[in-house]
Amino acid sequence: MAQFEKVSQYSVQHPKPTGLVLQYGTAGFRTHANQLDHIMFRMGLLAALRSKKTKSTIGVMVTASHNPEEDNGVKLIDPMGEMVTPAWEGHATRLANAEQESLVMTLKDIIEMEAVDLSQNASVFIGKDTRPSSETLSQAVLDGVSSLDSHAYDYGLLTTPQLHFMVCCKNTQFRYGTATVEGYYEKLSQAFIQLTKHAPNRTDDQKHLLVDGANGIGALKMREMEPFLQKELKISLHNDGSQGKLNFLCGADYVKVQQKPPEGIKMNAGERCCSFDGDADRIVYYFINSAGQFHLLDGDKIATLISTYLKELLTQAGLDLQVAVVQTAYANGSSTHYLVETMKLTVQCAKTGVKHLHHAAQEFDIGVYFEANGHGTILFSKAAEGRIQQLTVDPNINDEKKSAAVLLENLINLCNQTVGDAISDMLLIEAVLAIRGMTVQQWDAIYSDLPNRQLKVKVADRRVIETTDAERRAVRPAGLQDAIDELVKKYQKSRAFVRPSGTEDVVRVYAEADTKEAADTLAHEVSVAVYKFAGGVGEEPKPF
Ligand code: G16
Repeated sequence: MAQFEKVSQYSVQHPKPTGLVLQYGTAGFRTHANQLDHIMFRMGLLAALRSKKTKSTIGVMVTASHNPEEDNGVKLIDPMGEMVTPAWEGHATRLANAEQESLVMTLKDIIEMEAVDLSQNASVFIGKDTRPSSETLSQAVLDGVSSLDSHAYDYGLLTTPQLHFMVCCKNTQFRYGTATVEGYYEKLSQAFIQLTKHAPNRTDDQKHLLVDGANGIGALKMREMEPFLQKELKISLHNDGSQGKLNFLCGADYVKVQQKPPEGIKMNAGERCCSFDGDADRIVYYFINSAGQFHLLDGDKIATLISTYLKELLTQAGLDLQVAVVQTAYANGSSTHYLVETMKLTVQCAKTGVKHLHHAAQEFDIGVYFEANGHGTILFSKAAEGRIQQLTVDPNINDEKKSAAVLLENLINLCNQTVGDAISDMLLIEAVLAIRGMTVQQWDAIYSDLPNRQLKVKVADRRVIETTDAERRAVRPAGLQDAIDELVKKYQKSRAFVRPSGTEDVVRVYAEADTKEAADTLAHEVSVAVYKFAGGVGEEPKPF
């Protein structure tokens, strides 16, 4: 068939290194950029098939998000703007690992298994982050799409959430918004401006926010968006990519894991600051107090601020909608305790990876999901949106109820419901703080985090670790979990777990306890256990 001849011809220009095996990880394929050309070509092929199968536009984002600049990766976006469905992750892995000579056969297998009608039109939206390698890698995606005679629309530099948004807009015939970057800016900024009208007379200081753009795409897009915000937010942009390296000593992952401010940003005591990650789908906030101490407000604090406010508005509006919060094993014990015991909210624990949290959050009227690393958003069920919308036009309700319903409606418009989005989350947080007249210190004081520490351990093959119970316990290798249990018993209010990363070639270790010293020591001891039981390589981990 002529079509497959074209695939064969094009694929020669994107050869797979013999023997190289890569897995679709937490958020797609991710590794050093020089190993990814064939993967990109093949993900172009797969996106075209997925588009033909779903009769919808599919997204392909070239990014390695929080990883170092030398890495790259690819995220596939399904029709409603969500991460690609797990069955197709399996197809992606098979296609990625097929040796050159069996590529067409594997492609045909997938076509048959999924009953894809090749004569169907296909359309694929492509975006990329600012990594130097993203240019040629996105060209490889285009080649893959074209070799199946499908339409590729290359949008160039975008944040990951912008591409998710545009895919959703396209497939909902623009009901979700206009499928352009300007459409994204307009929708979000209009909602933000409407919300801030409920917080009149803010001073310039209150409108001021320091943003660390991680030297990435988020900084560029924030600059583009600023005029749309009509001075309702005054941003000082740092690490905007004009000098530093992507994610190096800056960005949301650095700030969260190191628990310190990024380089390249000068903070005064009490000033509100936030950091994006490399593709602007995560955000964390922070400030330093008058004694120079650093305070981090991570995804758990964001979920708490937002879910608390939503609950308050629902009560005001007289709506009996259920708000639930979805977290992962990394959620600080204090946050879960506060949400369950004080706020009386339903809290669920999902596996790491927004795809898992997104799925869990869809089960509720309103699902607030955030990973502690600042990746998350809020999902409103269609029924919940309908009831809120109905109240805004109900002539028989009082002003208080109507005002709460209007605020809820604007919050819905401000959320990027397709995926976690640093820009959308930032505007949401800024709006909530402004309306409630809350300082960042007051937000931080809602509850106190238990001291915690995250570490990474290098092992020969991280797949030897298998976990269960939303990654809170290791079932393999034998003996590891028992060792962790013994270590945890030595400390107060303590908890620890280990899991293989799905984005980096490491095992991640998390520990929390009643004091900083205890959390640090426990994390180190658990790292040593991983090193011993799971085949550590290099030097044994040193005390923190
Ligand atoms: C991705 C995922 C996140 C996940 C993070 C780390 O984030 O989208 O859900 O928390 O990787 O995953 P892991 O611990 O498996 O390496 P990003 O921002 O890097 O795309």
